[in-house]
Amino acid sequence: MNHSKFIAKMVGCFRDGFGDLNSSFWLGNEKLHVISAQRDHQLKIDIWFNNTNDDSAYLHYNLFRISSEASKYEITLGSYTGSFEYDYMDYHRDMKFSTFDQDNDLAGQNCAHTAFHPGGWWFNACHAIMLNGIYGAPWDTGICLFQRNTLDKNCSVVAVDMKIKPL
Ligand SMILES: [Ca+2]
Repeated sequence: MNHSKFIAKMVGCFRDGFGDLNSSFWLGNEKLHVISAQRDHQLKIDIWFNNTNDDSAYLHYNLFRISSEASKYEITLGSYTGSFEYDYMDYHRDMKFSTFDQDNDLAGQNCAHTAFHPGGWWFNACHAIMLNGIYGAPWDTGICLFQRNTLDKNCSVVAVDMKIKPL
């Protein structure tokens, strides 16, 4: 797995997609927009860890939609069910997609700055879950889950995958 592929990608790369299906892959925000605009889709995020008793977990949303490029690929999510009591994507609901060359987040700085959280994401100010970080890296540059109420961090993610399916 080579998550460095996600680092310092400009907004156009995340728009058009990159990588390959066997390692690191981003379908592309434009395709996500077109697909999710045609009919309603659900989202499932699978996560694998290396230091917990339960070595995998999932988050499921009964609606997933990505807006157009003009509205910065804003994410819409339905209700959450999943392995965690804490809904990690809740903090990212209705956020626009930011990259290091396009700051669309709610923070004073650019959350997707290459020296900070170096990958594109639906940042708020900045995140509770960030799946496009550097594999094996610590906070802040890693692939981490961050419970914003308890400040509990888990950066032991070894693999993730985000899948959508028509409802
Ligand atoms: Ca900002």
